[in-house]
Parts: sequence; C-alpha cells; structure tokens
Amino acid sequence: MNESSAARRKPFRRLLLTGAAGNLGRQLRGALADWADIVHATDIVPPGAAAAHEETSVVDLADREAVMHMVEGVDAIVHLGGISIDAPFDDLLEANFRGTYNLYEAARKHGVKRIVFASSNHAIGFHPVTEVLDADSPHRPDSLYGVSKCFGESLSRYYYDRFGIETVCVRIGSSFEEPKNPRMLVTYLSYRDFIELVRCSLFTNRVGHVVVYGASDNPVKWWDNTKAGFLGFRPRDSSVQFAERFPVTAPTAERDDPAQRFQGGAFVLGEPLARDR
Ligand code: NAI
Ligand code: 15L
Repeated sequence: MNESSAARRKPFRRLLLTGAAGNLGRQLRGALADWADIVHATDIVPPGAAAAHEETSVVDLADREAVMHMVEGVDAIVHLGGISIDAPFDDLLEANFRGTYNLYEAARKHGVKRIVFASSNHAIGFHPVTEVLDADSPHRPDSLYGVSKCFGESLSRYYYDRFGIETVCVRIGSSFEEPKNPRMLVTYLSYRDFIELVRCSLFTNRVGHVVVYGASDNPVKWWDNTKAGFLGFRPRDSSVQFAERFPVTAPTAERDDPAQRFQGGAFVLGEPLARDR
C-alpha cells in the first residue's frame, strides 16, 4: 500500500448497521461514512437509497440464514434493529430475542470482534427515580420489551465470556430530537451525544463487556457512568434548554402515579405509546 492509500484508509473496512431505517439508524448513517469503507445498512423495511459507501438490504433479523449470510466479512456491528417499544411477547420473541441471538451466533461464526448493542433504560425501568444506578445495578425491567433488552445484555455477556466477542451495551435513555415530557428532561440523549457514544463504543481499544448509560449532560441524573469511564464518553448537550417547556421539571418519588415513581415512566404501566411518545 502506498502512502496516499494508507492516508485514505478508514478505521473499519466493513460495518453492519441493523435498524438502519429507524429513528437512530437514520441519524447514525451519515457518521458511519467516515468510519468504514463499506457500511451495510439493513432493516426489515427498506432502509432508503444507498449512499456511495453503503450497501443496503431488507432482512428480518429472525431469519437465521439471511442474518448468517449478512454478517459474513463484517468487522463490527451496531445493532439497533428490533422492536423499540413494548409489544406482545410473540412479536418481541422474533425481532428482539431470536433476532439478537441470530446476530450473535452469526458474529461468532464469522469472527466479528465487537458489537454495539442498543439496550434500553427499560432494562432497569422499575428502579425508583430516587436511586442513582450504575453499570452493576441489577436488572429491573419494566416491560416485556425491557426483558428483551435484559436478554440481549445477558446474551452478549455470555458471548464475551465464552467466545471473546466484545459488546458495549448502551442503555439508551430517550434519544429524540427533543424531550417530549418532564421525564425526558432526565433521560434525554441528543442525537449528537448518541453518535459520540457509538463512536466511543466502536473505537475504544479494549472494551470487554460493558454497560454504559446513554444520557446527555442533563441537570438531573439517574445514571452514573463512572464504571464505563474508560470509554471516554463526554456528553456535550443537555436538556436544560427545554426545561421551561414542562410545568414539572422531573418525576419525583412522592407522586402516587407509578409512571412518576419509577425510572421507566409510563412503560411500568404498559402505556409507552400513549404517554411517552
Ligand atoms: P426505531 O423503532 O425507530 O428503529 C428500530 C428499527 O428496527 C426499525 O427501523 C424497524 O423496522 C427495525 N426492525 C424491527 N423489527 C425488525 C426485525 N425483525 N428485523 C430487522 N429490523 C427490524 O427505534 P430507534 O429509536 O431508532 O431505536 C433504535 C434502537 O435503540 C432500538 O433497538 C431501541 O430499542 C433502542 N433504544 C432507543 C431509544 C430511543 O430513545 N430512541 C431508547 C432506548 C433504546
Ligand atoms: C426506549 O427504549 C424506546 O425505544 C424509546 O422509544 C423511548 O420510549 C425511550 O425508551 C424512553 O424511555 O423514552
């Protein structure tokens, strides 16, 4: 390789992005252009036109053979695909449980070294809002969706301990354009901070198996990332600029409403669509 081609080389040759048609997948695709020669952007629905550095595919993560084929030759995976709210068990079983298993099994077969797994705050959503959690706080899922994320975290732990595949489990708070309610003043993760957290998760030299919370530098904090400090994630944004939009600034433990008392908000009542979105 001559000097100019070495200078042009990107850190990864081939990255796989699942959930590429979704809210966060669409945000991330631009950034991935600088990080890999080829980004394979996949989803169960068409992920849109492929950019110059992209390949796209429509694949159901529950389709083991298709996933096995898709993972061949991949250096690292950003796994955002799956059902992203509470749903009937049979739906979660296919997309989140079977889909995540298929991906890890394909990663093992094809020697993928690292996966960034989009976990969720709903893996710990039944902890009260008065607690500050860290990476070692026990799972307390607030929904079957949350249980599916606990499964992904445990599965990835097993694939690290048994096969050495590294995973960063990113327990994402609420990553949207803006907070949509008082709870999201605490759980807000700006798109810019989300992209930075994925960058840290992909580029830190050795990560082993680690849990990191995905929140911006918001005034009220439920999550302590000290144990994942080696990732070097420093959020640059904050929900503070949105605070005056909401009459109450954050949920508190005194309220009768379980959606106020627990970190998972309305997910603890099985109402994510009605109240959180
Ligand atoms: P989203 O729902 O917009 O995107 C998820 C994508 O996965 C969709 O495009 C969907 O078509 C695809 N998908 C669903 N079932 C699939 C299957 N069987 N096979 C292949 N693809 C499938 O969700 P969003 O906001 O982009 O979130 C991305 C990931 O981050 C999800 O795993 C979600 O659980 C997680 N997360 C997101 C949070 C947020 O605030 N945006 C908070 C916590 C976790
Ligand atoms: C999630 O896990 C969901 O994917 C997202 O849609 C939001 O509901 C988010 O959690 C949240 O807790 O705000």
